[in-house]
Amino acid sequence: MLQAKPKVVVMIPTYNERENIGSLIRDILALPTNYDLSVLVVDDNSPDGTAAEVTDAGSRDPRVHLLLRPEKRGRGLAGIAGFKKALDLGADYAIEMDGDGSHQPVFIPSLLDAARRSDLVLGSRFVEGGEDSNRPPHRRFVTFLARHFVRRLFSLPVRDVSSGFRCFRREVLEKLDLESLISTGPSVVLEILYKACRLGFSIEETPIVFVDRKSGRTKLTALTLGRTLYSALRIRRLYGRLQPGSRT
Ligand SMILES: Nc1nc2c(ncn2[C@@H]2O[C@H](COP(=O)(O)OP(=O)(O)OP(=O)(O)O)[C@@H](O)[C@H]2O)c(=O)[nH]1
Ligand SMILES: [Mg+2]
Repeated sequence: MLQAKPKVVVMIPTYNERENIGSLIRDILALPTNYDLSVLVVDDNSPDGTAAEVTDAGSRDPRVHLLLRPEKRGRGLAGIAGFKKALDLGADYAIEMDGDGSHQPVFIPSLLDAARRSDLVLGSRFVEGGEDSNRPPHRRFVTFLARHFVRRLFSLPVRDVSSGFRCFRREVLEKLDLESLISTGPSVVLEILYKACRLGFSIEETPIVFVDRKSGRTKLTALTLGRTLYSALRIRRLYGRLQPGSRT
């Protein structure tokens, strides 16, 4: 009997990504893989009509799902809702990525390859072969500061601590206790990584080339940055300092 292909749900939180999302969905679904691939867009009712673009793509391809939320509630809550939905959809693996073109689908096969041996795979700019290309110097500086601050504060055994392009085995999402996460904004990326580490899951980094957003505007304002920093401190206090490789 033919064995069913493992199910992969690619989860993309979006806010005002109408100009980027259509081509991104097309490129993901065109990937040659041995997986049963689908896309889940989690949109916070973007005023630019991102959801209509996704609905349109879904009318042509049943592998496209939309989770439409009534209002803008932040990257963190969107991601948490998206992971829950991915589990409901029966994902064996869930990949999260940004919807602005910075994360390129061409790296999805290598994330999935690595996920055969590791529980959580990070698409990393800072391992050999990875790149943080063509972004403005101030944006790279923010990443640099975040990276060094977070690595020091959390003693995390990975290089690209703020990567939001990554692949989870189902078991990781099930054990994270998504309901209990405290992040509403971008700090969710760090909180999940830290919690997965504390739970003792194996983590691997695989190189990606990160490019600047294709079009549209960033949602990472100075206010969001300040809040993210504050959340990082709260997360650190809540979970305690990581003993590398420890199980709780
Ligand atoms: N659903 C939802 N998605 C969001 C929200 N805020 C940001 N996003 C999405 O999260 C992803 C990352 O946000 P970005 O604005 O690209 O933030 P960034 O990647 O840190 O910054 P730049 O790439 O420099 O713009 C994108 O796909 C956004 O559309 C939100 O409140 N709700
Ligand atoms: Mg971005």
